[in-house]
Amino acid sequence: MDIRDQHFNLGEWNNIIESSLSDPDSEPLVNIVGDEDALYDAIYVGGGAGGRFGSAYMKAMGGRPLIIDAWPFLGGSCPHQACVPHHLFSEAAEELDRMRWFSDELFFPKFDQSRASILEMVKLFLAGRGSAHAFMNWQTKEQLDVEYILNARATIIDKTTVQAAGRTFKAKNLVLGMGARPINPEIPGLDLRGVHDFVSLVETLDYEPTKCVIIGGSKVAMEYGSFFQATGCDTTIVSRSPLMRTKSLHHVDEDLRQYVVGGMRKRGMEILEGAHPISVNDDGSGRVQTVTVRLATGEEVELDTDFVFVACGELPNTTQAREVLDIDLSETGRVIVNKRMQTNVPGVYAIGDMIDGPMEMFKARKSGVTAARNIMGEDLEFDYSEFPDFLHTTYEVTWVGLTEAEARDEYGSENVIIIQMPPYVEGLDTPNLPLPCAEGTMLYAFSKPELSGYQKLVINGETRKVVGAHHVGYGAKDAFQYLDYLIHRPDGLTIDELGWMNELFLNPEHFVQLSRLRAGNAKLRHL
Ligand code: KPC
Repeated sequence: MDIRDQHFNLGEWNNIIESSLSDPDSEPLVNIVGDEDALYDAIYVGGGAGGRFGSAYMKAMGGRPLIIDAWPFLGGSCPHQACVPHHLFSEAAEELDRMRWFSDELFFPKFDQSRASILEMVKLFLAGRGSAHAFMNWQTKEQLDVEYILNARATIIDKTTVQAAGRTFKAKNLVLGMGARPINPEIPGLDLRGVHDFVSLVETLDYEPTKCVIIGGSKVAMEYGSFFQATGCDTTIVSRSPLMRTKSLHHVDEDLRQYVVGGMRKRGMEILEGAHPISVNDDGSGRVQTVTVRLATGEEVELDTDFVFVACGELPNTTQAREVLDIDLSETGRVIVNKRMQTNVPGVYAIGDMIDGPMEMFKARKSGVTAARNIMGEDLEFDYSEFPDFLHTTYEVTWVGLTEAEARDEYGSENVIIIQMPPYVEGLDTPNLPLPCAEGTMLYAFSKPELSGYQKLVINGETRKVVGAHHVGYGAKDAFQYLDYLIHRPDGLTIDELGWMNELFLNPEHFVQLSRLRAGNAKLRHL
């Protein structure tokens, strides 16, 4: 369908996308100028976050990009199956957690677990996800003026030629952003009914799980597991590594880790670390019934379950990159790129979930933009080896920079100053301390203080520079994206500068006031 001269509103886009998704024979959605000998500056193969932001930036710089995507919408897996449902479910987990702790107290009703349903939340997501899709298509066409072909699989012919929707397109460069899919480990029984990952959870879940075994200890395991548990689905995580000590996470402070993982256990989750899943077993009718696990002790146990959730990471979609373009891959199966997002093949770039590093939005979008700016002649490097990170349990957990242990290694133990809340003082009854009472934890601080979170700031006592910040609570992600910038800029950020900032109310990251309490010391002291 040629949509170049049609200007759909959001409702119309929603209908087009829904009907395209439900009909495998639906037509491609073609939004191109249509000049015969078009030579694009780049074809973005994949219109996820990286493709959309990269092409928008290229267009803004005066270039001519084309996006081709197999889905009938832009934005990729984020609004369809990944980040958006994850955030929806995590927000539900936070609300459910609060309702459970305060059941029949204050103004809270008695908690009715029968109304907390994984399936209902999936349905809520499915009923709403089209609106994000519609907006992405509308904005990219009407506001960003980027050409695209959707609902059409791209076939890469060579490094300047791509076919889609029965036509051939030429470009000076290719940018590969075909995304990734969940990894299925080699464990027998993963084909049984009742086994899901974050994709199939939203696409095919058709019953209410009551008992869950999660295979894997990734962020996804912790985040979805916390949500399942909060709905009342008893959840066990089976992880080879200790939680938050998996290779994909960096700079996880041990005190923060203990607060987070301890909090998951406090809420009833079973967490089996050092454990290996052996097999997923059926009930005789093709549905999952148990999981056999070898515990860290060597003992084998059978865990009863009606729901297995696989959370073992993701692998990029590299078939065409390998087979057609001969692109080099890393040991982990990701496309190897330099800091300009260039692959080993001149004129071919890779971005987003195709490349190493965190599977997070900032990397996806900025890698797409980095490719665009280099293609347009800038000499720009994007180094994502240091980045702030976060995950959700029933809390929002946020961290940036060095852990306390890393700082002690780097600067010498005697030069590291810690400011934390609750303070670590031998014998102090901190479970009764109504601090930290940052944003979102006031009710906890006044009723159940031990649930009110954890905060730690790590400082180089010699230079007075902040080298790490670690936060468990709510609402600190915004603060941390700025803290990340400030502590990593060449000037860094001193305790004195932090303590002189203008805090708003209690300030979610809470470090402003705490820094001010210590900044007057010529020789810094712990707090
Ligand atoms: C609704 C929303 O912002 C999440 S989906 C983002 C996809 S994109 O804007 O292409 O990064």
